Amino acid sequence: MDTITLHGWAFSPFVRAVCIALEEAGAAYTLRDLGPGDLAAPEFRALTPFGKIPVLEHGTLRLTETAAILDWIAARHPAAGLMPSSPGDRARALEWMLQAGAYVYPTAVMRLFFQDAYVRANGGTPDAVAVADAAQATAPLLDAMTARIAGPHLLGEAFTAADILVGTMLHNVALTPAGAALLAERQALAAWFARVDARPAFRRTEAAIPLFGVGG
Ligand SMILES: N[C@@H](CCC(=O)N[C@@H](CS)C(=O)NCC(=O)O)C(=O)O
Repeated sequence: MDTITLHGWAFSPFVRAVCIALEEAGAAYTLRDLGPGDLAAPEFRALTPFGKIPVLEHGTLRLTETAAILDWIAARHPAAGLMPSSPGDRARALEWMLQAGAYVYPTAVMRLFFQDAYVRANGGTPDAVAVADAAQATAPLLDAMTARIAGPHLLGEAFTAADILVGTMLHNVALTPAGAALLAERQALAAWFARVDARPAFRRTEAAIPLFGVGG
């Protein structure tokens, strides 16, 4: 049987979401650890011209885009129940995942997490104005998510791939002082996050903030 190789760094919320889905499904995989400097290398660009992680390889199959990868894992391991079987709920799971990547990541991760946690971890001084701006822009995103939580998990009773990708994004938010405060003000979102973040697959895949440096 072909093994699964995942290219990326473990802290990335996208890469970690794939690791969690594979762990939830009980699928073996190897993480080929990269750093930002590797993404411009011709060998990596041969895998994905867009130069983003994760990239998953399985035999002749090569996949990028986290939502597509999670959908593939769910289809290969139906017993794990990672994607709902009803067309409406499956589309809703994809909707959550695509919104997490398109709206939550650029603001809550690339702005808030970056300034308020990554810069600090890398020995820099967060720009207080940038942190405040990012927190202000993140708040309505958290409100939008809070309003749509449909049960103990995002879609209702069942834990799905949507919980995985939104959960890894919110993990980054929760690592920041400003993000942790925003989360604490939204009880339903905080309770949902605590529930998914406690799952063994989330615990097993938690990684330290990478020390890739700030600026150059
Ligand atoms: N749409 C992609 C986004 C992946 C993405 O943005 N990955 C980040 C890491 S968290 C990345 O590759 N960053 C490196 C860069 O942009 O140079 C997905 O869903 O997989």
